[in-house]
Amino acid sequence: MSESQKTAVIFGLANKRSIAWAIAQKLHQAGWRLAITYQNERLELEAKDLIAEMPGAAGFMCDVTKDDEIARLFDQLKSRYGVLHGLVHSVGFAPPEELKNPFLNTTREGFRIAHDISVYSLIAVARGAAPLMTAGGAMVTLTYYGSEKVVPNYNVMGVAKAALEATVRYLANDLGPKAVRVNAISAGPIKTLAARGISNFGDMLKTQLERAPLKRNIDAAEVGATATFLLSEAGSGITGETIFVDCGYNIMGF
Ligand code: NAD
Ligand code: 0WE
Repeated sequence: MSESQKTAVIFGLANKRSIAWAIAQKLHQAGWRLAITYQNERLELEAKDLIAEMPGAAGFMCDVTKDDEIARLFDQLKSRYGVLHGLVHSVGFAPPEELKNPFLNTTREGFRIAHDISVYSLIAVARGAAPLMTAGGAMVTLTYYGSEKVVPNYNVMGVAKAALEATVRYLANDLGPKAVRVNAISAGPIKTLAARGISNFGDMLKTQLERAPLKRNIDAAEVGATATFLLSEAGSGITGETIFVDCGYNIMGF
């Protein structure tokens, strides 16, 4: 089937800097029809303005911590599109104090929220989408190197991303027999809303570009291009994998 007949749902659009938006643009250019979701009314105005710029794209509200909102979304997608071929999960959150205080002080509630929003939500949306992926399909989520190595202040998000990468492997095993693939992209740091307010983020970008083999930072559009590849036929043999899109930073030992 050509990409022009395929439909994908994208979770995690906040604004034009969102990785979700960069992925949406690349998928749109490749001919995908898109359903794009945003978290709440607060983000609706900005999200709807962006979605309106993209012919054929439709916007839906969905808070991924709410089972009823996820169920309602997939009901809407089923009646509107019938079949889904792609899913992009670009959602993550930890309470701000968890990214400032020592990791040792991680609270039970901060841990719960980080894992609910950043990890469990992938399981929940994968379960919602799987029955609609009757022609096979692919899912992509976003992770970060802080899952493998200690990145100061990333804290409970690093633990959540490690769980997310393991979740990708278990989902890949469950959904493989239905010809549905599940992969993660481990992106290098990008200045998005989720990166704003993180102290020394500018210094991190500079150190990253100095040490990375490509001697530059990653652009969100490159993450979008890799997501498009993973959702396309070109990715047909890849599942359960975490692919780095980080200008090679992760390969360096020193
Ligand atoms: P972003 O703030 O634009 O996107 C995060 C999204 O998560 C937002 O749209 C937000 O509304 C959504 N979200 C949070 N709680 C939600 C909920 N309860 N229900 C629904 N949506 C919810 O920032 P981003 O950098 O584009 O982040 C997207 C993903 O990429 C995240 O998983 C992040 O961890 C990951 N990532 C980011 C970077 C980076 O440097 N920016 C690097 C690697 C991975
Ligand atoms: O995954 C992320 C961002 C995750 C994130 C960011 C925030 C900031 C606002 C999750 N929750 C929140 N909660 C907030 O209140 N990245 C990979 C970007 C990122 O975040 C860091 C990083 C990098 C890189 C935090 C500390 C250190 C490095």
